[in-house]
Amino acid sequence: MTTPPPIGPERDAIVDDHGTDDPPAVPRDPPPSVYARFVDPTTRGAPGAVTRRAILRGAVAAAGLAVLAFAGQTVPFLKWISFLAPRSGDGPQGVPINRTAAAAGVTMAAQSRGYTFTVTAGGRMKVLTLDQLREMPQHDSDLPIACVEGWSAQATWRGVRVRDLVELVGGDLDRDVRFVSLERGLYAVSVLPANFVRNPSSLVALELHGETLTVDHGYPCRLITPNRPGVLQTKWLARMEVL
Ligand SMILES: Nc1nc2c(c(=O)[nH]1)N[C@H]1C(S)=C(S)[C@@H](COP(=O)(O)O)O[C@H]1N2
Ligand SMILES: [Mo]
Repeated sequence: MTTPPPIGPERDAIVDDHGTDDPPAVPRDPPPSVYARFVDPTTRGAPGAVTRRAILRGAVAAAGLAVLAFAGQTVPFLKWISFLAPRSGDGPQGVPINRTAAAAGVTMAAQSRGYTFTVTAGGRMKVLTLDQLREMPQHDSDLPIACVEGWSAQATWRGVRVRDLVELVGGDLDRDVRFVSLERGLYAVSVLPANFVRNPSSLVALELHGETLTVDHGYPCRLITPNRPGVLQTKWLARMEVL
């Protein structure tokens, strides 16, 4: 076993420090309410408690959207809704963009030179610069983004294993981990169950298809894990907290 390198200043207080002087990001374009059941544990039919009824409702809604989306591609009157059409291959780096950095209000914070990524476990904390993240062992994962809005795209990601980051801060691999975006609001957080944390494919990704992530895909880094809806693949990460 290798000992985690002593990188990042250790602090004993947890501070909400995004490492920038930018004004707080204000989401200007919230995702549709179809996401609420995935990200808000108080929502009826949240993940882990997805009811048959919710699945059925989702399927009916998705079918309805699909009809409108495809119609929007051909019927000029419905053109306005064709943003729902399949976008595979359309976005930068060959992967569609669900929500841009500008729409999320994070363009400044994500590109700030003072950016840091914070990892906490109990009272312990490591604050990593982007260079320090790049110096950790890098791994590839071939994993799709599967959006509940009805598209998915296969991609090759490269970055740091989530479990390596947990171990770096002396965290317990039997704990869930919360990921928090630079973005504020409901869609800024996802909790990764411990079994996904241990999965070697789960990454804090820095690259997509061999290139640095574009800001719309989550630069400086984003979560990417197998078998989870796209909405939980949190972009523009500020920190992760071993719970
Ligand atoms: N911080 C943050 N992360 C986010 C989102 C968001 O709105 N804010 N959208 C999610 C959704 S719904 C999807 S499908 C994926 C899409 O990732 P992409 O835009 O890189 O394709 O990002 C997810 N990560
Ligand atoms: Mo999505």
